[in-house]
Amino acid sequence: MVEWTDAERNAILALWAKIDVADIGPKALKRLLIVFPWTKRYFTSFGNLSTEVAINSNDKVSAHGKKVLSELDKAVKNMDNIKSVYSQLSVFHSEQLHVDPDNFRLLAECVTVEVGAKFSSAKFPPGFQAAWTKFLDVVVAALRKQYH
Ligand code: HEG
Repeated sequence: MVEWTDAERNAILALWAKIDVADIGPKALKRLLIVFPWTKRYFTSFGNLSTEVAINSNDKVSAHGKKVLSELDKAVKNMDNIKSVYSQLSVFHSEQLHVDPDNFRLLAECVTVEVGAKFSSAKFPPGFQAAWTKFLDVVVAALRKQYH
């Protein structure tokens, strides 16, 4: 069971309050598809993802990026219960989508890069990054949990 200090909880809540999911979500998913191009294989129904320009102007990618990041709201609101919050979503990614679970970590990395790029270091100091990274690690572990 994950333990959170008050400072970690406060940092995660403060950051989440400032994150615009409609901005960071699309940017993070686009970054994933460009930096780690093998992740494109799961999104064949999204149309043209052949170039960076195509990815950046793909409305389905933007909509999905927003949907994925919005999903983190449940974890922020249930910080002591993240594994059960994502139990069904983990089964879905494993059994229906067959997403390689290593990709969860790669997406988490892209989200953190976009958060860092958006906020000045005053709003994203190392202590906040530490809490945020721990939070995303717990989300990633929860999404991996139903894989076997
Ligand atoms: Mg996943 C669908 C959340 C990582 C590929 N993803 C979804 C859905 C949610 C979600 C909420 C919609 C589920 C539904 O329709 O019931 N995804 C989610 C989170 C994270 C994640 C929270 C990690 C933080 N997803 C992820 C990664 C990949 C992926 C890394 C592939 C590289 N997701 C994926 C695909 C779909 C979803 C292919 C179906 C998209 C569609 O057909 O609309």
